[in-house]
Amino acid sequence: MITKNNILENNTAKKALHQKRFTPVADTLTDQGIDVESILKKLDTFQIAIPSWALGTGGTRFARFPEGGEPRSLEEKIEDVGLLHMLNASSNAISLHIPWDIPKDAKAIKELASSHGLLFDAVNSNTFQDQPDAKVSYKFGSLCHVDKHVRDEAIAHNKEVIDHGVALGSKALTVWLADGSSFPGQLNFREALQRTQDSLQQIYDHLPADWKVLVEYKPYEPYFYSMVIPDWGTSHLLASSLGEKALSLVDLGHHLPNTNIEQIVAILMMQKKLGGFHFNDSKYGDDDLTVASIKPYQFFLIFNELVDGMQNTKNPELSWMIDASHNLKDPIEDLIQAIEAIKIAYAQALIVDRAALKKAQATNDVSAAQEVLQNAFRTDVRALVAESRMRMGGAYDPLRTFRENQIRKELIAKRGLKTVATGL
Ligand code: LRH
Ligand code: MN
Ligand code: MN
Repeated sequence: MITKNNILENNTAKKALHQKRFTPVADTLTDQGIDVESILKKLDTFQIAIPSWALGTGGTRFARFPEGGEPRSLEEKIEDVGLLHMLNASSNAISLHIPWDIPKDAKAIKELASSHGLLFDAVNSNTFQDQPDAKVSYKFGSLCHVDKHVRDEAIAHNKEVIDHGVALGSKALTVWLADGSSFPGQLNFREALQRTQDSLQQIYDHLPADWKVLVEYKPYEPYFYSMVIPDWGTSHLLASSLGEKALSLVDLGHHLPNTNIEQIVAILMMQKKLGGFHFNDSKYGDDDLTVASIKPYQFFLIFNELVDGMQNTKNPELSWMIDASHNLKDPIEDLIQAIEAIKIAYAQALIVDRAALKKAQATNDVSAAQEVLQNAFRTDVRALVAESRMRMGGAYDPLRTFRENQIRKELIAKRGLKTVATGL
């Protein structure tokens, strides 16, 4: 398997090529009055959590075409994230979905992760599937269910997930509820939301002092008429009524077409209620495609609001996570591309001339405002991202390194061709 030394040697070989790309962009930015070093420093420490469910080739509802060499256990998933982190120096945490990935021996799992330089990010509960040994069914909802026994079971599961997280050193629980209805009249909207709020309160009360609960929303799917938490407004309402430790989580795919997600980000940050992100991209719905593969300008505009909010609001620190899954690309290659896309958008948002934008806004100079944003978006910052990555010990070109070292081939040799990772 590839080692840190292999990466460093390869980086040395690429040094001249890198300088040829880095110097012109660094000079151009310096001429624009931008402190390149401070941008690099921000990129250096930027970390994005990897979901344990993204390491296998995802399924569509119709088929799954496993790539081979997929992780067969939580331990192997951790190895894959470790490999990814070695390549990009930007994914130092793993986000577990329970019970897809149950840490049976938390101490050993924590040690294994730490040997790869990894921490545990938010833990995710799952009340959208019935487990084989389930005493009750979530067919008609979980935290919103009309039957108290079912609600209690779902509450207990969430509490258990928190306990697993505590043992691993996580600091947040992410709750996504599939609860909803597919036909008018099926659910009483008001009562379903009230029951959900009461259930969430019990989960909230189980949170350790330094924990957060992130409340995800989604307009439709798996139910097609109503969802109990359909939008950021409902998520914000619940988070506000629960208390300071509850925050909203924005999953980019969980919006109806053409929703202005960047504005949602700005409003939630103004309210100090944005807790985190699930990065992905979509054309039609919750497509879970690679972040920025479809709408890169929108993604940049989102990061523009994030950077503005991080500089000018008291919003708590954000949890950055990927939530993508599809059945065409090698999952590790896909995650390499995702991390790169996120860092590019972040770097572009960091080079926005905020003083000029403020001035344009104050004078209603619409054309100037557009120029400021598009000047940043059209700057090729890839060499900046590579510079920061190499400074942190990552690879000059992670995707190339992954391919040239035939890592998937090695994983197949080690784990077999017919392996299917747990997940979506
Ligand atoms: C729901 C969702 C949510 C789940 C994940 C597997 O669509 O985005 O975050 O936990 O997918
Ligand atoms: Mn999600
Ligand atoms: Mn989703």
